[in-house]
Amino acid sequence: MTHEIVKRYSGNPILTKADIPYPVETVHNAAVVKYGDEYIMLFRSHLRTGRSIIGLARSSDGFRFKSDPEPFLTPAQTGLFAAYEEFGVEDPRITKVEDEYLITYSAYSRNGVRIALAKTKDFNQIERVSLITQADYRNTVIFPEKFNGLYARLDRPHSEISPWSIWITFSPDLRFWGESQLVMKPVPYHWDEMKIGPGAPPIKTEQGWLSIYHGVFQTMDGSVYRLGVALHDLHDPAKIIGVGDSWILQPEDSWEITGYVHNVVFSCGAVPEPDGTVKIYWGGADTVMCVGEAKIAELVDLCLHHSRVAV
Ligand code: BMA
Repeated sequence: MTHEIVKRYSGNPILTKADIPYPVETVHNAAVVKYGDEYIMLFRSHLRTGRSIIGLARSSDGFRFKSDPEPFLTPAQTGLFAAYEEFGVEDPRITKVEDEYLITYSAYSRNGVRIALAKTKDFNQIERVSLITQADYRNTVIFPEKFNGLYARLDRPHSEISPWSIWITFSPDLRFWGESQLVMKPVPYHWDEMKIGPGAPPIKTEQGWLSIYHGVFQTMDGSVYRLGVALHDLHDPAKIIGVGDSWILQPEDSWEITGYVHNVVFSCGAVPEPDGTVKIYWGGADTVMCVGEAKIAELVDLCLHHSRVAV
């Protein structure tokens, strides 16, 4: 048997629609962070309208989660955000920067999909800050530290010319963003050849920023979503040091292969632990939430010593 780089938790799936005390059809693509003694999970759920909302679940060990009685974030009803969240809010990511938790999510409307930014200090009061991209962006993760006084994010614009790739963008104040540049493209005839996008917010290691991203391969039976890893330079995150040649996780359990969208593992969050492991969270088949553990050093090693050759 080959060595599993991500060891799946035996109790998967860890959260499903049966665990949610209000009506939802799916529980997937969740962000997770540590907040005091708790792990907080913000998860996406489809409603029967086909549109999504974001719920909150809590855990003391990172494996067993209990949902709050009410949803955490539903489409805004008034103001500027209402016009851009009309079709739903999806795929949240959380980054702690200084004493605030920054939450990015996809805002869908008749005008397309763009990224909204909200913040909270206590996961009780939430304040919408700004719509930080125009249309045709998804998968935006903010770094936990600033670079030369600027916030930085990885994002994924859509393009008709280039395969969808990972870019970096900077901001002095979380409202105005610029100086974008492309940092990583899919590799032709590779597991991520169709498109890639940031997954979990980057994790700081001694060797660089570890980014867990998703990559998609088109088959005769539709597309397959898998997870991979890339390492960005510690001081210049626009520079990629290496990208693991092999995926770290692919759909294998029955609830990853079959569901609302089959053959999907999709991550929006990972929690590094003091013992050098990382809990990686992923949605299975856009239907349920799962978790697994990996050793951070092994993921970094994959980027440094088993790196793909970009073309
Ligand atoms: C992407 C997004 C994700 C989803 C994935 C697989 O385009 O919509 O939210 O998990 O497709 O359906």
